Amino acid sequence: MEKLIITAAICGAEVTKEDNPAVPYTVEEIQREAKSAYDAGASIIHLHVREDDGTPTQDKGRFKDCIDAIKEVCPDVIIQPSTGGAVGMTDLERLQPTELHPEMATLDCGTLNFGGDEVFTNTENTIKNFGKIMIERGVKPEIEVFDKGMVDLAIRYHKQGFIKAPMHFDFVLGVQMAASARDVAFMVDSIPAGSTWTVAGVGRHQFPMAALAIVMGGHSRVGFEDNVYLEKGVLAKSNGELVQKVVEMAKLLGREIATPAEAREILSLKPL
Ligand code: KMH
Ligand code: ZN
Repeated sequence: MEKLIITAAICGAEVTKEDNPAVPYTVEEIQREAKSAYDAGASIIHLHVREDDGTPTQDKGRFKDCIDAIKEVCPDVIIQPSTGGAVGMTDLERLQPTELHPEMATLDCGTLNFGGDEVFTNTENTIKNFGKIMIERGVKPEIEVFDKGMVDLAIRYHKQGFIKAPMHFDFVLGVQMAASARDVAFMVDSIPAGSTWTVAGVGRHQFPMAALAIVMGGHSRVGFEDNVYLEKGVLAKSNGELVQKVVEMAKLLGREIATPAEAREILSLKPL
């Protein structure tokens, strides 16, 4: 089995310091959390950024400051900015970090309910446009799929030239779709041969989904964006603690952890 790529989603747009005081807002805090995850074994940092007061932003300058700060302390880590941003942002706002030509960025492949009255909108034209721009800017998409219909749409858009193969999927489970072994198996069975996949279990699903990814040959995303607890009732002190737990699980189950260079090879990214 190939080595395990761990992605750390260190910040997100929705989680706050009220949920966990270690959630990073400032450039320095984002740098600290990225380093804790990298030191523990993460090879990809999935990045959202905030203003100092915690307000989510897709500002290109803020992304640049955070990426530069992360690169200072984790020089070879793969940085994957979000183009999802926060609910309600415009497409132009959301696309800003791709102007920095990161190695990867997320491409959300459908619209979904996002709690309460919130709807995370990704129209067909948005998805096609984001896909086209990512190809032009040399950015590999991590295809965020919250249900199986989004996988089918990504395959359709691949055939139409909006997404290049080999495709890399992130199954975000426990939001719209449930998070069980059957759900993961169904998603894995639905993606084209030669694709890679990771799974992000939201909330209490984070570590059970990581366990499944470890044994099924997928990859794992953990971090404060999806879950702030190390175990029931115990807040994680850092993203590094969440990554460390997956590293320990992988060790117990006999799966080695990918370095950033190995992750680049697995994901068909250019070497540094
Ligand atoms: N914050 C969500 C509205 C992504 O990063 O691409 C979107 C999100 C997905 O987090
Ligand atoms: Zn995100």
